[in-house]
Amino acid sequence: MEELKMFCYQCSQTARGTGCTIKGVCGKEPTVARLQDNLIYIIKGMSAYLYHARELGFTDAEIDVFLERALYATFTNVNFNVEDLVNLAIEAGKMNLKTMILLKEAHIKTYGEPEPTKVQIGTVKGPGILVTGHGLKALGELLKQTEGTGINVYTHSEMLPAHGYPELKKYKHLAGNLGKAWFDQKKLFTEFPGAILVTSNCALIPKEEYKDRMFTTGPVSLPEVKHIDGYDFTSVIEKAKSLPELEEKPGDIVLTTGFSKSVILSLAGKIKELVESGKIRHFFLVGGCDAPIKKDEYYREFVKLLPKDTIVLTLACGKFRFNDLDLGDIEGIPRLIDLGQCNDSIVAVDIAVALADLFGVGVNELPLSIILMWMEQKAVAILWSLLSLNIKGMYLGPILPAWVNDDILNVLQENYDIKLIGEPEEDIKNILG
Ligand code: SF3
Repeated sequence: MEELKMFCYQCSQTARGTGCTIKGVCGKEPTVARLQDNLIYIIKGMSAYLYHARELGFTDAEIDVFLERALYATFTNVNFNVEDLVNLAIEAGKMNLKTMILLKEAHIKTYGEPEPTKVQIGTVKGPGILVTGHGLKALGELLKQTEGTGINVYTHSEMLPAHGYPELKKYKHLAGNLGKAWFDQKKLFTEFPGAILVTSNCALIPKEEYKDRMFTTGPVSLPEVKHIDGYDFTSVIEKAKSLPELEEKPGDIVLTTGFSKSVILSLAGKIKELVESGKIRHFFLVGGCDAPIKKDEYYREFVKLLPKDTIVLTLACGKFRFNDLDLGDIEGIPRLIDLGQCNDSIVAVDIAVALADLFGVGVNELPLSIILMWMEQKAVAILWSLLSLNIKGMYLGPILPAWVNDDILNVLQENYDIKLIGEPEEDIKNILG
């Protein structure tokens, strides 16, 4: 097969990563080009969230207008000013906050506000369909169409939080969760004997072993995999019926998901009391997009080493690094609180703002540290959303995004005190003193 060449989208003439100096071809300073790359990542992440909101009938013209302007700003020769592009990234972060609010509203108005829910790992006897991705609309429609058919529906990766939504969890055949973050697909899907439905990005090119029982929907499309336009999942259902039944094979852990803003705020009085009496020393938000690299083992180690008077809030697929750990509780407040998908970062923001109000301080003065896992487009959008709120002192890992050069790192460190993750024990010591 001919090697796939990625052309530089700054000029479309030079292959990226093959010695293009950018400056030599289009006259751009590398920092300008990198900030434009950064903006493209933010736009991609936002577009994915907007897509899922629009699927549920929720749109926002102001965000659409912004996307048009931001994408235009990534033209080769439209703006050469570094400061303008940093400001635009901050504005994009704000727009991504608005986008996540829109998507949360879409999810809650359609499926109800999530409630803490225990999710069984493993399979039950009978035909099954495994759903992966972020698309709750596709999952909801599939659950409707499979009701009463004897088919069980399982979630994978970013679909885990679906179990917390009342209008989704009401389906008894939403049977459990399988696997961990997106990159275990090839192994998990090979072993899973049923049909598979992919609803969003983070899909991998399938292996021969399962591509004939795999389906995509929405913007996702994979080679030699049947694509479904719209929400008629008859072919997925027929495929699941034609395949061998899954075995009764319960896993040995039960996960808990579905902590919404309302649930946490209903505990505000108790949390205040525990913080003031010194029983809760610190909150950590540990989460983000996971990546299959060794350095990501940091996050499990970090959470394991945290003292028992700390609380961990988490979200996105990075939580699968540690969400099987039993951290117990502090007088009834769970020490591990799963807030949902990556787009539910907005719930974490709302909770941080509410806690700041509760204690009469700014968010940066709270006993709260943010330990982010960076991997792809949505994570970049969320990083800039947090920066747009002027949140300081975040730890970022496992490595720096590729668009960050020394100049951009200086801006991030000087203005936002961004730190790179180091060794878990050392970082915890630095944070807790
Ligand atoms: Fe990210 Fe794919 Fe896991 Fe939504 S978007 S979390 S990696």
